[in-house]
Amino acid sequence: MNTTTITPGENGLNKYILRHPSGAEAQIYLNGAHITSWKHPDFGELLFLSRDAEFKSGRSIRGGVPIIFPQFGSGELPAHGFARSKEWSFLSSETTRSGGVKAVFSLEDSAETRKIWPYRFKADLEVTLGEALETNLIVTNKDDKPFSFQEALHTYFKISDIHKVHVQGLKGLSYIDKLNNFSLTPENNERLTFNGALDRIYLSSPQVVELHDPGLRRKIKVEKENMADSVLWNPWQEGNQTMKDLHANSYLEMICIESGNIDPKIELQPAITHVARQVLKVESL
Ligand code: TA6
Repeated sequence: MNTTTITPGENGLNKYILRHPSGAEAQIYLNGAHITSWKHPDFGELLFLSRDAEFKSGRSIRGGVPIIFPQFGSGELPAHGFARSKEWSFLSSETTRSGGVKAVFSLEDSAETRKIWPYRFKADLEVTLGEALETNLIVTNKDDKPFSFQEALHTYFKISDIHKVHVQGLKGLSYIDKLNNFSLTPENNERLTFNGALDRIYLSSPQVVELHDPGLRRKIKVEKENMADSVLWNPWQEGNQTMKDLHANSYLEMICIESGNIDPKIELQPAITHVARQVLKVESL
């Protein structure tokens, strides 16, 4: 079974095509170990990828699933850390016992990363494709001292129309509202609908958050393990206009639901490994 093939992608960047006998397919660029496409045989493409995305080595790709590590958002490191703009190596591919197809990618520290983040580490991304899309982000402390980090799978979902979708599962939580002075705000809505820019970090969110898209007659379940938080983001028109790699009015056809560990950070002792797991499932609405 042809599960993994290497092929030049956009601008000649190396990408892996992961194929499952069901007809499901995922595409992963070595640049950032960046999943840019997840096609389901019944529901089609589930991830949003900007038509103006820059496919340049050392730059993050707009859309898909950017890997955020070791920092979320702005701070001492480049925004969202460096993992999403580094060249990862392809380690292996296999068929799993449950019949999925899996590819593993890896990033280790380098003189360049140690200059800005003085720790030895190994990060693996395991991508398993079957009926669902499972991504495990596995971080090992290879240093002789502890370090702490943030991480997220910054997933861009393709939607019919931002005005027609809703997210559910976050009622009763508090979120950090990055558009309102990072104020801690209670979430009182079970059905979250959207009519403007949002940039929210929901702390200690439930294991499952759902995206309902009546326009595409589908529901996506975002399941996470060992990832405490969920981020919801849409730049809306004003933010869209500031991003040259986000095609005009693309905000209408995307929403980011991001699983991660943002606050608190993950503290990792030497030789210890942390496994963060996300499973994306799609069903008919
Ligand atoms: O996850 C939401 C967010 O932190 C927003 O604040 C916005 O900056 C978005 O990520 C995209 O960030 P990027 O660096 O990819 O443009």
